[in-house]
Amino acid sequence: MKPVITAFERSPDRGRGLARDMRVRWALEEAGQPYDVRLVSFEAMKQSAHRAVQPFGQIPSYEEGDLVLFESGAIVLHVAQRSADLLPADASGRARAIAWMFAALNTVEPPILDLQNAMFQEGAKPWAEERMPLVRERIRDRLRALAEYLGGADWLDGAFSAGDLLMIAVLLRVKPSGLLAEFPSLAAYVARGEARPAYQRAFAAQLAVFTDSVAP
Ligand code: GTB
Repeated sequence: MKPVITAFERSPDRGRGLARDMRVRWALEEAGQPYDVRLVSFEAMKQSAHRAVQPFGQIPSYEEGDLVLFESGAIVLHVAQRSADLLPADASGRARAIAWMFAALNTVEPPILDLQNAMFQEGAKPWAEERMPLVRERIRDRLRALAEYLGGADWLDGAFSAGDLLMIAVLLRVKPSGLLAEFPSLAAYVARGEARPAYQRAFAAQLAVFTDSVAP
């Protein structure tokens, strides 16, 4: 059965692939799993019909027959569990790849989200300027450790996995801040992810939503 995911009808990032439907699209493309997209407006997202599939009134969600899922990480894990291209077959390798998925979402993404909040929600607060170096330094700490672990490898643990997919999706969010460029090996790691045909297809699909919505 073809799954249906939800995405912004009009993404605030103007199709730059930063919204979290992108990581789900990318996983589906890597898995060779065709999917449909239901676009939702900000207003519809907060209505009970959408909250029935995403309790927090957000995107993305995932529906496949009787299965309804939310949380991009859980959705990527679900897709990855059925794809040898996203999770290794051996139990230990699989567990390690899943650990990297959690590391991306629980260890690396939080300080990056904090920077987005500091810039967009708290930028006008009197303490904002003083806090910013602390926020940026916490991201550097994570990037430094990640770069050290990655070393000269292409991917985090052998072949490309859902762990790399989520890590790269998270790192892409820090690219505009200039912090990623301070770590050339991580910038190259992200570029390798972006160069994957599955990433390119997912990016083009989400960009088309935005370009179609602004076409005259
Ligand atoms: N933990 C959830 C998950 O991983 O699925 C978080 C989902 C989430 O934050 N969804 C956001 C959302 O629906 C979209 S992705 N926000 C609307 C709301 O909460 O009302 C976050 C996002 C939004 C915009 C940009 N951007 O413009 O660059 C980037 C990322």
